Amino acid sequence: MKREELNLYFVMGSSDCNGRDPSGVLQEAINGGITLFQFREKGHDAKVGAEKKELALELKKTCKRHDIRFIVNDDIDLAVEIGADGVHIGQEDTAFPVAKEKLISGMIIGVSCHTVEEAEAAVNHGADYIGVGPMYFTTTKKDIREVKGPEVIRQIRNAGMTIPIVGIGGISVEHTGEVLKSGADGVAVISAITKAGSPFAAASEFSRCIGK
Ligand code: TZP
Ligand code: MG
Repeated sequence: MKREELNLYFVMGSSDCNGRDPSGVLQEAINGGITLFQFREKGHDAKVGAEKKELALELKKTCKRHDIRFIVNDDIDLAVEIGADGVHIGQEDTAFPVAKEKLISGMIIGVSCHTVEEAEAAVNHGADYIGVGPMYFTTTKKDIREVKGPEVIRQIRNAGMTIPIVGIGGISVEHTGEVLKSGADGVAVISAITKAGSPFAAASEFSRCIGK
C-alpha cells in the first residue's frame, strides 16, 4: 500500500456514532478528506451476524464510491466474505499466519503494535502497515495498553523499520503534528471525528493539519 493512504485513517463502528447513522458519519468523514476506513464494530450494542454484515456492505459501498479502501477489524471471515480490501488484527486476535492463510492474495493486513518487539514481529510476518498506540489516553477502547505516546514510534523508526505506521489512541487535531513528527505516516482516529458536532468539519481540520 502507499503510505499516504494512512494519512487520515478513520476507524468506526455503529456504537461510536452516538446514535447517528454510521453511513452519514462515514460520508461526512469522506467529504472531509479521510484516506482510509476501518469498520470496527465493537462495544455495547455492537451488531453481529446478518446485521453486522449488512452494515459492513453499506459502508463498503460508500467507500468504494469514493475510492477509499475498506478494512475490517478482526473479523477475517467477514472481510473475505464481503470482499473487503483488508483486515486489521490486534495482538490478541487471530495469529498473523492464520489470518494470511484465510485472506485472498493482495488483501491488506494491518497489525496493532505497542512495542518495538511487536513491530519487528509484524514486519517479519509481512504486515502491510502497523497501528501503534495508544498514543494518548482514550476511553473509546476499554482494554488499552499503557499510554507511551509518540515515543514508541520514534523507537520503531530508530530501530530502522520503514513499514508504514499510523498512530492511534486519543488523537485530536492538536496532537497530530507531534504524532507525525515522531515518524508516523498518519493518524487513526475514532472519537475525534465520530463525536464531533460536525464529522465533516473535524475530518477537514485533520486533513488541513496533515497538509497532504
Ligand atoms: N486501539 C488503540 S486506542 C484505540 C484503538 C482502537 C481507540 C482509538 O479511539 P479514539 O477515540 O480515537 O481514541
Ligand atoms: Mg482487535
